[in-house]
Amino acid sequence: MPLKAVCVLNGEVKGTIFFEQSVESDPVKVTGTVTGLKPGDHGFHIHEFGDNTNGCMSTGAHFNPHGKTHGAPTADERHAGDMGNIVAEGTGEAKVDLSVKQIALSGPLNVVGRPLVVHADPDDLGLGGHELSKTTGNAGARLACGVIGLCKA
Ligand SMILES: [Cu+2]
Ligand SMILES: [Zn+2]
Repeated sequence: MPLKAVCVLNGEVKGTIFFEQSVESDPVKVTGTVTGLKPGDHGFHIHEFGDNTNGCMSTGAHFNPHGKTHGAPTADERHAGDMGNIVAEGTGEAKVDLSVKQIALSGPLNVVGRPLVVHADPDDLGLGGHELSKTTGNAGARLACGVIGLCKA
């Protein structure tokens, strides 16, 4: 039985992102749309805490159950929540269609209840040489966030 989840992003930009996984060992399919973005790359991460008491600021750091440093989604050394960048077209719309490893919708790497965050700036994937490159990818302000919740499969 596949598991499905959804996250509604609310903030300076809007979006709805769906998560789907058929078995726990498979990558999670992450699909959807974000609108209202400045054209270009925007950091896209799963953070630690599904806590919006102080908006997106209270969602903590990147989801990092293995104690690694920040990196590209394709790198070995990365936070589990590192999903790289989404790319907004001239219209301000970014289509998301990813296959993400190291996260799950059940079990120890479960991200249900954790937050998704879209950033103002590009994630440098740990390679930018900035003091924040190895922790956040220097992706700048948190434009919008939302908590990932299970939905009807
Ligand atoms: Cu982030
Ligand atoms: Zn990270």
